Amino acid sequence: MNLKAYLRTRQRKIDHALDRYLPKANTKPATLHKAMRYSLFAGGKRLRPILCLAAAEACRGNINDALPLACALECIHTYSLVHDDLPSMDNDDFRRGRPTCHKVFGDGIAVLAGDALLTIAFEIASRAKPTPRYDISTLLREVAVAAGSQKLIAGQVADLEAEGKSVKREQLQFIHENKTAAILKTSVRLGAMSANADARKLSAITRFGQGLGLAFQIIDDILDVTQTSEILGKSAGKDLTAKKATYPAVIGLDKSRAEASRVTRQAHNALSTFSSSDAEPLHALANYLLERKY
Ligand code: GRG
Repeated sequence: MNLKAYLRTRQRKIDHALDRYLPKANTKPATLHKAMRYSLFAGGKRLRPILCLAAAEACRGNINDALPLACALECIHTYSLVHDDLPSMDNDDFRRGRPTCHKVFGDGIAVLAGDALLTIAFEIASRAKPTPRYDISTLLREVAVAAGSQKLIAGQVADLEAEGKSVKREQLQFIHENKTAAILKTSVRLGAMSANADARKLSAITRFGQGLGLAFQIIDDILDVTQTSEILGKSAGKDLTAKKATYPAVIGLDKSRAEASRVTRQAHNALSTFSSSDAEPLHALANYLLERKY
């Protein structure tokens, strides 16, 4: 398949839907809506929504049914980036190749833009069509748990608390599984649920998401030490300066590369219950992520 064209088409579809779901930039309070749109339309890869649609495809669903869930995930992801960049958290000046939300709109508006992106995610997700196996409260709970205090936020807390300390590999895995992999895993699960996937398919998709999510963060850790800020669109080498818990810091670069390949292989293997044509986009996306590892 032509992955480049596939990504471009999907990104356009998602951007178009997000534009429809978000209040216009001049809607009151205009500063807030401008800030939300500034961060949401800053050129993110749309990986989570693309994975959500690809999982729906793998389960032979209609991708339009997965679209509200896919867009909700992108809003949650963007909120987490806006808050993570704040001076009281990671204190970053650049994100997605441009100044961070708080650099442009100030800390107060950036906090509120993050809050509003998180909240609107649930409004958007509530537009999803329930299926015989998954009612709307099941879908909303899936979103809430992944973004909540025992997953995404738990990972962020553990990440903050690990700064400057020497961490064990299990603790590092906890951070990565919650801070990064939980939302990626939920992205593919929600896609499958929107397609009314049976238990066997949902479990396969979940294992795929788990492997892919972990691989994604290990690769992100590697890129932070091997790439320039220009290529990354954010400040490179920050993990090292901030004494962050990362795979290269804990097990070294070579072992990190081997681990990224190993968990990506696990992700591919999890898809064996699907026909190769149904799962082709998911396989291609997993390969694309691994190829970003230099
Ligand atoms: C504030 C609750 C809270 C959580 C923040 C997102 C996050 C948790 C921290 C940001 C830093 C970081 C290393 C996050 C891990 C996930 C990650 C690699 C995000 C970047 O995702 P991409 O590469 O970004 O998909 P784009 O910009 O393409 O969407």
